Amino acid sequence: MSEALAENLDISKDSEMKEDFLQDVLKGLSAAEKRLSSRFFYDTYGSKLFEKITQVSTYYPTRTEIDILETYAEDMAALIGPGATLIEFGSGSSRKTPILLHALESLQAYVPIDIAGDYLQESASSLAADFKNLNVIPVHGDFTSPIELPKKVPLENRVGFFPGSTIGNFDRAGAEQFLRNAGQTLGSNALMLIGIDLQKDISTLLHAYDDPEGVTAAFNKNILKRINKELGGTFDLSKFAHESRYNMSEGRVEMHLVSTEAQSVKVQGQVFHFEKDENIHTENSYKYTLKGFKALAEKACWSVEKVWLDECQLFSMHAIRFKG
Ligand code: SAH
Ligand code: AVI
Repeated sequence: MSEALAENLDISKDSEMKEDFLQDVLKGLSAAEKRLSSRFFYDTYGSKLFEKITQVSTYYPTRTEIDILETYAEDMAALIGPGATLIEFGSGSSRKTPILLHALESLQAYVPIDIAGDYLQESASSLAADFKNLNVIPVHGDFTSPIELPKKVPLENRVGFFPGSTIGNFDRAGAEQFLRNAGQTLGSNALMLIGIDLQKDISTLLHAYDDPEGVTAAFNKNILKRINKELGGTFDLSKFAHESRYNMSEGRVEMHLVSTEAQSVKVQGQVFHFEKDENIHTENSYKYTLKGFKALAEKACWSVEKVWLDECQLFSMHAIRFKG
């Protein structure tokens, strides 16, 4: 990666993030109903596994959202107008971004934000090589708290891009807080394009989160692998089974890791006991109705300006504007 790109990545973030990981794990495994935060799926290996998930046949969101972007990119670019600075939350591979970049006129800068620092560097370098005249400013950060962007990011005409329905990984209060924080980062009257996965039949949803190739299972277990590698954990991955469940009252898919036998596991010297069939809740993926997302956006001071859908109405892209 070029020095210009690397200088935007704050290496001191790593120790702060490791401490956050440790505290989250100790607290989550001590709870009566054990849980871990899904943001810790994403080291480089987890990010690559996520990319593999996007290619399995049962995981419909990525290909459907790409289809919406390819069909309506000109329409979206017209709404955004020339001279924008595009700020992407949870950019990952930035695979969807070029579809928009090709349609946008006189872009000032592209700012991918992600928690997976090394993978962010790789993706930002690769995108910068493909768009030689584009000012790419990667920011390594955790968007569960407000993100302060480097001073070199233009203040005017900031436009948010939050594809993938990653907002669905927040519970409702977390999603509202994220939207408020994003509004502060982008500025008053800013526009954001946000991908939202929609409610649909339960079988389609459950298969999307439990693919026959077992990629989602490996992605889910990667959180235990990271605990072993980074926090000195002693999880035996073969003694936990991946499970996806649909929570009807919450309207969300849940991922769990179920202990296949009674066992004890250590993390940094602390012992955690698991009964047989006891589970760790690792992820929520909320599915919205158009009405439900509109209500959430409005609660967080955003208004819905436009919605684009695929033919089967599986997924949606919303253009929302910050009124705060
Ligand atoms: N935008 C891509 C990737 C989605 S996967 C797409 O639509 O395909 C979710 C991405 O969000 C991952 O790259 C992950 O590393 C990132 N992410 C998850 N939690 C995060 C957090 N709390 N802060 C910043 N990035 C996060
Ligand atoms: C990133 N996020 C929106 C994905 C989702 O669909 O909730 C993560 C994922 N989990 C399992 N498969 C994909």
